[in-house]
Amino acid sequence: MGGAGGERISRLKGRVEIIRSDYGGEQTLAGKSPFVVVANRLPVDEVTDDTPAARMSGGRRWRPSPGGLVTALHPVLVEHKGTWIGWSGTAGDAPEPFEMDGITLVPMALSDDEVERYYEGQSNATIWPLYHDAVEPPVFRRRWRDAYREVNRRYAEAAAEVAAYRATVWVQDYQLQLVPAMLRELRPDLRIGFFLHIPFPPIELFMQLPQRTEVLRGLLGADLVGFQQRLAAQNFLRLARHLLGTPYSGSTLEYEGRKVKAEAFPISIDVAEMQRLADNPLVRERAAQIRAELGDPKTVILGVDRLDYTKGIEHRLKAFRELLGEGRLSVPEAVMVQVATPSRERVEHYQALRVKVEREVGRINGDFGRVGVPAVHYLHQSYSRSELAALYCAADVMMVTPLRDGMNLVAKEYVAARAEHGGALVLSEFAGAAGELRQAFLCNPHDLDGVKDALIRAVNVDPAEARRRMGIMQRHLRRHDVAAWASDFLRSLGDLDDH
Ligand code: GDG
Repeated sequence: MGGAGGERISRLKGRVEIIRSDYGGEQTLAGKSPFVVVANRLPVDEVTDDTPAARMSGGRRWRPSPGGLVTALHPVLVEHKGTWIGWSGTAGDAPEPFEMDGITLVPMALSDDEVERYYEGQSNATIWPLYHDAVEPPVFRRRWRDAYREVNRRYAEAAAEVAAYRATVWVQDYQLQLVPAMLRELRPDLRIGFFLHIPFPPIELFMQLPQRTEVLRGLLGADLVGFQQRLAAQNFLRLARHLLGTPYSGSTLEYEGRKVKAEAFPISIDVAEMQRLADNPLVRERAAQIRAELGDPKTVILGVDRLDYTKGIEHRLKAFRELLGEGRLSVPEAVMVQVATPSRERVEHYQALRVKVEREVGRINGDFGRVGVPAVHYLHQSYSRSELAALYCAADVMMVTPLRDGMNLVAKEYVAARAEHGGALVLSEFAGAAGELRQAFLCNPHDLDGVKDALIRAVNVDPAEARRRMGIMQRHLRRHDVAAWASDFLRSLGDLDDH
């Protein structure tokens, strides 16, 4: 990485900057960074620490928040003295840059107003629903758009500030689509990659966006724009031709005298980590305990999602209710556990969804539960990785039924956790993961009868057949883990010959 800029980078390394850390001490950080990740969030959470020692050092402490992205990028970041730019998750002033686990973290400040307009508004009430097939109507507000532009500009400026000459900058996701072009304008020497974690919509939908040309030009500032699926990359190439008349051939288009590549890089998980967790005797023990606490049912059906209207939680509950009503499933032989992790709770769509899901859970339990034996165990909480792994190990059937999903890592985590134990995955055709996990019980979540049939087939699958299917999917995941995803993307970005 950094390519021909290596000479310049080593010269820059001689220039040492002093940056005050949040611990109140002083750290020396070597010059500028040859590899920079720009994402809405930093890969850390702030922990409230009110001890005297913490108060003396400014009181801000951090805990890594391990996610797939940071796991995949950590080795690359450490090797290349990388920097990660992102929001700390708390509105107000940003702490000074600091180091954690060999990575420099540069916190961005977002005011309360910006959290509301840029993050909850433009990102999560306009772009998120629009890019997910408008399964909820996107809301368009001019003042949200302005805040989005302003925040994107600040992220771009921060990246321009920390990146070494000819560095590689990798911008992540839908909150920062204007950053590539803004950054290129500030720093034409950089190699810029962008990866979109969510779907990219077909032209007809994208055209609703009042900011459509600006967003498209924003993305075209990158050298490589990565998507979860080939279809999304094609939507993007077609859109550029439609809106700007930009010709393309294969996966490359010509834009303002540069080449821009649009390709698919299906993201994955840290498969080895999930397998290690699932093999851990304590996790196994916890899985057995969960089954016992559920009353040792014949079939445990599991859903794990952020409480989001794209995830098809209501559709899955309804399918379960109808199957109980028809006697094709019954309590206590079958129970469902639905983890719905709290998410974006200040956004209106999400508040409405919570009401609908909880009403449905109440209805099912009212109709089919017994004293001490609910039909659905609904958990609006967050869990540790090991508790999630225990739930995956405890579940005979996993239901992943999004109406639209860029990839869906939960589906991949379930497969990775099942080892030789079989189990069945019911998976929506509209999750990116369906492109790879072909041995799942695929269904169209809009077709309720189809979902019910897929669930019944999964519940009744012959154990040997279940193990066969799971084995094929596991082998696929072992070859395509998140490290492979990151290196494929960075190799493709590094291979660009016009740089
Ligand atoms: C976006 C795209 C794409 C969930 N609850 C808990 C918890 N989780 C973890 C899961 C999984 C992750 O969160 C969720 O990932 P998904 O892929 O399922 O969905 P999104 O959050 O919508 O992610 C998606 C992804 O980006 C990556 O590109 O696949 O399509 O929408 O890892 O395990 N983790 C913990 N406690 C919980 O309660 N620790």
